[in-house]
Amino acid sequence: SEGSPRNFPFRCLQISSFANTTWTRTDGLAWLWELQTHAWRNGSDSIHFLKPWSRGNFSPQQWEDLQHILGVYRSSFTRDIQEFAIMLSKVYPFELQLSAGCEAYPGNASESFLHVAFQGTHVVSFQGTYWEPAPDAPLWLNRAIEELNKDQGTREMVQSLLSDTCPQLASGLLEAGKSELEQQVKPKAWLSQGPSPGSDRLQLECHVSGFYPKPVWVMWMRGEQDQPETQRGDVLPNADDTWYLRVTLDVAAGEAAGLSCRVKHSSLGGQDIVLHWDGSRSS
Ligand code: J81
Repeated sequence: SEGSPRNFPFRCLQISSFANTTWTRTDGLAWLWELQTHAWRNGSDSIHFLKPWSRGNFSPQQWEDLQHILGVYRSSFTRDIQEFAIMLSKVYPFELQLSAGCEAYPGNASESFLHVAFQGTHVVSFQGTYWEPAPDAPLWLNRAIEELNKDQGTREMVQSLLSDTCPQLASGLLEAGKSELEQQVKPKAWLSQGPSPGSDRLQLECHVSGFYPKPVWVMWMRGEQDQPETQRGDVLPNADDTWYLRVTLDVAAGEAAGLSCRVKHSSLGGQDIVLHWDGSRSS
């Protein structure tokens, strides 16, 4: 809202697949709030900058240093995990996911996090200066964590990446990408008829697409009355950093006339989009 500074979390995700003792791949991606800023594909030795402002305020030298750290990390990580798999008798295939990042708050404060998931379940976090098991993590993990914590060099590097590098990068990105992050893009909306849910019944579809940011309100209405049986799909990404949503209503064929779809979005400044179902199209 106006006047109050808002926060945009910066998140780095790592997806590592270990298919068997020899086949593995690791991909990385970074997001500033809803916008993907970086990609780091398996096999590529450089980070891909997805936005013109993805370099933030880091110098070419700083990017080179970071890239070098990450390159060493990627191969060490793969080797470490393969060794853990042997030590802990883990059965292939398995997936590891890392989520790390930070969020800057007004007045130079920032909060960082690093979480690791094994087969989709949170198992390890980095807290302060140590690796720690997640609550309810399986006991076999303790041996891995004990090993990880012996490596003081890595702990110091992770700590400095989380508490210095991340907030620095995030605030530079925020400054450089502010206008794109805060832009407002208006949705387009259209109606269609879905597959018939039964005899003498209609599925009315209201499609809303091309909006940014993500929060949106869409309802089927009869006059001023919300239709509570409105079914809302997931908000899905378009390829251009805008969003798409489909909202449906099942009605008796005779009751479709008089229904409308109403869309509220921050870009519309209170001027809701209202589309009326054309009774003549229902058959
Ligand atoms: C199946 C078991 C699942 C268990 C879950 C494990 C979670 C793994 C989390 N661990 C890591 O992500 C670190 C992996 C790599 C690390 O262990 C080190 O091998 C690696 C190299 O370290 C060596 O060189 C360093 C200098 O390059 C230091 O000298 C260090 O002391 C030395 O041991 N460490 C790094 O690459 C550090 C960078 C970490 C960046 C982490 C970002 C997520």
